[in-house]
Amino acid sequence: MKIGIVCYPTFGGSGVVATELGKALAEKGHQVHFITYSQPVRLDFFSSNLFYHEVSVSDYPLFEYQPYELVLSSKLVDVVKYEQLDLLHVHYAIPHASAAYMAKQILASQGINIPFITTLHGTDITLVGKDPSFEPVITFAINQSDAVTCVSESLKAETYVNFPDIKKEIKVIPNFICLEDYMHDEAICQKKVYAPYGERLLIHVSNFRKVKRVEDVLRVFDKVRKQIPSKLILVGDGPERPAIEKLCRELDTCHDIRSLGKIVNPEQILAVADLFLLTSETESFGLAALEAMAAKVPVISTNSGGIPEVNIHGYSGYMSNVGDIDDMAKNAIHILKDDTILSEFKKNAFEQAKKFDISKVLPMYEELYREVLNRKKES
Ligand code: GMT
Repeated sequence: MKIGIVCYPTFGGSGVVATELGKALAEKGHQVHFITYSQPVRLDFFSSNLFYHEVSVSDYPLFEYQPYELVLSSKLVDVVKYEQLDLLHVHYAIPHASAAYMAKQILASQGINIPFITTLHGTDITLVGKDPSFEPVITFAINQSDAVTCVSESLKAETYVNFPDIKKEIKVIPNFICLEDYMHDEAICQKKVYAPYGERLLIHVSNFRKVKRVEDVLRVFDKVRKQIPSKLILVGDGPERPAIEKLCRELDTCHDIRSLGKIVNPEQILAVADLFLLTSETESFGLAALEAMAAKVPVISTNSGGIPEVNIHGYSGYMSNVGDIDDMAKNAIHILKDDTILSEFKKNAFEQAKKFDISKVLPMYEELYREVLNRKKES
């Protein structure tokens, strides 16, 4: 198949999932065309089946806001026509689903039928999308999609609640990891660099947005380190970073915390971690937690959104109510205080991650693509 993928090319989970999906499809022999405004950060391997088409927005001074959606639609028309794509798969509804709809209509007027699949990732539905200024367009674009998927049962339920006029059937296809990427024989990163005296190593990876409640990560860590010698690694960057640095100083924890900024392949640092902290207000799935589990790192998380579909309470880690720092710290200490308990949780985390290996999830997308193409043939 010739597949066009539209996504945000950044470090966010939706871009990572879209890029890894495209890479895996290309490896299986499909031709995959990424159509984005810059090279996706994880698009790091060379394959004759992978193509990249840049969407460039002109900065004409009349426009206070650049019309990205229109140039994306035009680019989609161009790529579909000249690369003779079979279908488009757009990740994150805003504005990708409506841009795909527009491209589909333009192409229809030229006698070309291009189906498009929309994958909902979370904040496009739970935060940004339900804003009344987006709602009618999102509802329309989702209803007009040839197929719609989302990454968890929880997100599916939330979509129908937030968008009562969505009539389209939504299929849940969970996020995934490529377990092979986590099978390192030799550690690339040495644990003693960050935990020189055998301290426990806790880690948090996110885009440092408010929804992640990174301040809770710091407060949980502060409680843990008072009981167990430990260090904390922060990976990622975002708007909450200054507030986090300030809190770090207030709690006097800076000497036990190392911020590494944005990292393309977090599996290398995850490989030396003992515990992952995910304190989010909401997560449609929590890909970062799954990546940790694939690296044999148990997860202390909140129980919101789709996280319970990923992290199993008392098995791969523990879950607490949002903001319950005491409970999260208590659970973290329980896992970290004893080598035997820790290694049991590490083993379980890895077993749980195996359920989400790409080998299990890729066929679900391929089957959906075939279904959509068969419908196209019949129409
Ligand atoms: O977490 C973010 O803010 C980034 C966002 C994105 O669009 O990349 O992540 C969402 O999609 C991920 C991939 O499907 C999910 O694993 C995250 O849980 C989801 N984030 C939220 O729901 C807050």
